[in-house]
Amino acid sequence: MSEIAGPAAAALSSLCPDDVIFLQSLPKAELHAHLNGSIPIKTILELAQQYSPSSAQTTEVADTIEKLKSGVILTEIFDFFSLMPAIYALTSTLEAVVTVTRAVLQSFLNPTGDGTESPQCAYLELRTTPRTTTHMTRERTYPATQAALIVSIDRRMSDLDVEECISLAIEMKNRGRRVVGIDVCGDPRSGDMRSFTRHLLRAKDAGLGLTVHIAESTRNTTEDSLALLSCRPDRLGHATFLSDELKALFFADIPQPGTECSSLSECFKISKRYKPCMEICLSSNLLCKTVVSLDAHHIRYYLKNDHPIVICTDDALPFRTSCLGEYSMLLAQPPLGLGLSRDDVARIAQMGMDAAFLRPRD
Ligand code: 6MZ
Repeated sequence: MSEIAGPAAAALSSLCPDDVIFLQSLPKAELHAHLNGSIPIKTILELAQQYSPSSAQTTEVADTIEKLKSGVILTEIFDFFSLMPAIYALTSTLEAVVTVTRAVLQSFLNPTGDGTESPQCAYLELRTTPRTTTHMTRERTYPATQAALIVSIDRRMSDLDVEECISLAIEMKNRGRRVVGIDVCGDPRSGDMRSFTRHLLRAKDAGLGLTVHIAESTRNTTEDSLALLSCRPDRLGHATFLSDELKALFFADIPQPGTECSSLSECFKISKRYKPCMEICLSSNLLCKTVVSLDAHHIRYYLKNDHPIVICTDDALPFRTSCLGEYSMLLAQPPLGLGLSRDDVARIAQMGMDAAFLRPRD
């Protein structure tokens, strides 16, 4: 497994060996991991070495590689997206996509490559945005109970591209390929989510799970969140800035703050039983500076309200984390972690397993 650093590493190194063994033995589901953000550093360095310096992107690639090697420092979340063009440049051929897919699957499911180290997680839903062609889920090495694909729709996509990607995902699912869901991701400042909803609903009708990055930055408007919530996604990514009003409106037993949201409620015919699982990415939020400290993290709100959550890595390459690292932040004592009990951590791991799209849909 790649070395981890930053808040996850600090939490992990504060644990006693017994706690680490406990965390390693917990069956965990990794449900929010982006393929191109999860490439092991060794693999991306190999691809960079083979990269032909014929393109105008050469300097950008070299700069990004340097940042990845020394540790990415972001001033704000939007800086994260400027890392992607260089990574995409290195993974633009079918051969490179196959290489990184193998490497990412191995890093999560067979870290040493020979089965001597236990997998990071018991079940992995890897997500990626189709680019020009689809070359995914070629891997037959990992059984269906262990790995599946989520097709990511980027917020910048045109209506036609969204339509095409959703059709492709439905078609692949119908052909028996391991496509289990649709995600909406990308720079939170881009796209009009109202135009995405009819496509997302079509995917749901076809039996695909739906997860969306929502309210990930202060730039996401209430209209943006409402458009996405109107599709009633099964899971929500980040949801860092979801307003109290929307939480009260949409989620079951979270007390209403007494605002005039009942008309909106009627408008969207929200059932009080709606409890989408929250995909929580602690290192990602801290390093993107959307959350100032673990103490201020919205995970506390969802734990207090007994709302389902799943602990995920998001982009292990720039955030230099792992499943074990993220779980360490639950168990470690404050300020390095949340100081939860083993029982609570085991319960959270089970909630994650229960939120997988693999389950027969209800
Ligand atoms: C929103 C994110 C993200 O799809 O090319 N992505 N979108 N918020 C995040 N939080 C930091 N992290 C990654 O993987 C890379 C793509 O995933 C999305 C971005 O659109 C990024 O370009 P794939 O495999």
